[in-house]
Formats: sequence, C-alpha cells, structure tokens
Amino acid sequence: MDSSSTVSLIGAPTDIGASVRGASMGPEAMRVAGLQAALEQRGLRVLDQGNLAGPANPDQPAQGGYRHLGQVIAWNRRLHEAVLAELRQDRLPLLLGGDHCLAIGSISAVARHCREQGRRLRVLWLDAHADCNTNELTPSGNLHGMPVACLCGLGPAELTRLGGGDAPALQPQQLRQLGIRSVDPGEKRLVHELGLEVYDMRYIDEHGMRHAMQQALLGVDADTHLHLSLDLDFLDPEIAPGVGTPVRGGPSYREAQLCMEMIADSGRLSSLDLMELNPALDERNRSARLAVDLVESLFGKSTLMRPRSGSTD
Ligand code: HAR
Ligand code: MN
Ligand code: MN
Ligand code: MN
Repeated sequence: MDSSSTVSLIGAPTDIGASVRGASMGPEAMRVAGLQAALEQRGLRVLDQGNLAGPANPDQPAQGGYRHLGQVIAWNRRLHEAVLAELRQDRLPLLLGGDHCLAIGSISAVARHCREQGRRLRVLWLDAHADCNTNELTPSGNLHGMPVACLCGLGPAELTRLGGGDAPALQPQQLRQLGIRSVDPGEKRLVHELGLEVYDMRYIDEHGMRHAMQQALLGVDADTHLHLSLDLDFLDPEIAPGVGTPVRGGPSYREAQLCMEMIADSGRLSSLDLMELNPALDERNRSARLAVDLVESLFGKSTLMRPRSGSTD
C-alpha cells in the first residue's frame, strides 16, 4: 500500500445471513461517519462504487440447515465479481457490510486473484465468533456463522466453488483468527479438525495483543497479499454496541488500535471487509465512527513514533 493507491468502496446492504436485522444499513452509516474523507486524509484515492443490489430478506426459517441460502448465493456471486473487478484494476477493495456471510464472496475473489498472480495470501479474521459452522453443526441456520467453513470447502457447492474450479478458496493454514470468545460445541470440533490457528481472548489475556498479532503476522512477506476481515463484534460491546450478536469481553480500544497499527506496519494490507455494523442497534453512530477511526490506523495514521524500518521486537 503506498500513497498513490486507490481504495474502492463496495457497499453490500444486506442482513441476509444474520439472525438480527439491521446490518443492511451498515454501508450508509459508515459513509455518514466520514469513511471516504478519512481515507483521503491518509493520502489515498477513493472510488465509492456505490451499493450492490440483491434479493430482499424474506425472514424465513431454516431449510436443510440454512436460512436464505438462495439469497445468500445471489449476494455472494455479485460481490465476488465486484471485488475481483477491483483487484484486477489494482485497486484495494473495501467491502462495506452487511453481515459476515458476504466474506465468502469477498475472500473467494481475493483468493482467486492471488492464485492467478501466484501471490501468497494471509487472511486475518477478527471476530468474537469462529464463523465455522456447517448446516449440520449450526444452532441457528444463519449463514453469517458459516463463512470460514465455506471458504475452507465445507458447505454447499454454490458457495464453496464461487470462483470456479474445484479447489476450496482457502487452505486453513492461510487463515488466522483473533478475538474469538463464542464458539458452538460442534463448531469447536471443526475448528480443531481443520487445524485453524486461533488466538482467542484467553490467549490475548495471557500473552497480550502484541504477541498475538506478531504470531498472526508471522511469515507475511513482500509477496503476501494480506486480507483483513473485521467483524465489528470483535470489539468489546462497551465500545462498539452497534452489532447484532455482541459478546462481552472483547478487545479494548487500545488493543484494537494496536492490531490496526501492526497491520499498517506490515505494509501488506491489500483488501478489507468491514462487517456486521448494525446501525439499528448503535448509539448515535458511534460504532461506525469507531470503525472509521480504526480504518485510519490501518492506513497508517498512528505511526508518528515509529521509525520506518523499526523492528517489531
Ligand atoms: N455461532 C452462532 C451461529 O452460528 C452465532 C454466529 C454469529 N455470527 C456473527 N458473525 N455475528 O461472526 O448461529
Ligand atoms: Mn493485485
Ligand atoms: Mn463474523
Ligand atoms: Mn461475529
């Protein structure tokens, strides 16, 4: 990421994969909170590509362990194409969610682009939840609880093969999860079976955010495309109440800032999902404003005290 880079905002105004309605208003709330101006202040060019269109939320019960599978597929297909188009033009796609099921479309496009370019991919998944359910394990049928499993090849073919070909979008070793503190029993078994590298809240309590992030970024080099999928329920609900499925005991403001600063220091951030903002549950848009604040750090706002070539030890 250098200062001549262009960021493309892609809005996906839907709550199709969520239990609680309202994440469909997320993209507009982040625009209102000043996202574009904040990025421009960082010296980036910003193209707001507007919002994608897709099917409405019919609010139906699960069928075969999935709620709204057809609609989730439709949204993710459109998003996959939109994200891929931006990557192919050498722009940094910034997805404005929308619920987290949309990470299937976004990350499958990123993985496809990396495969085509022979680049290494590292995905950081910051979330209170592991999002690793399948239709057999899920307690709810909500597809925002399943994107990690789908990206690793476990799920309906329409979602696991979005990018064409027959390999899953991700190998579990490409993923790092941080901040996890709510995992369903069956989901926990699958996380272990897949061998996901998880830095949960217990790990962060014991070792600190700095060490957790150092581990999560280990091996990221000049050839690595770094993707951040930020579910805003990663943050402690005291500082970010505007989410549909809050879980107490998340990272503080400073811990979250440190995460963003360390990602900025890596210099490799190449695509970003901002997910699960629910303005219907927010207080005067403060969670959206916090998201913008974190994005500023992601793009280097807080590097004042650090020498450019400083070591991380
Ligand atoms: N694990 C629960 C389920 O699958 C809750 C998932 C909630 N997910 C999100 N995304 N908000 O992280 O139903
Ligand atoms: Mn590229
Ligand atoms: Mn999530
Ligand atoms: Mn979550």
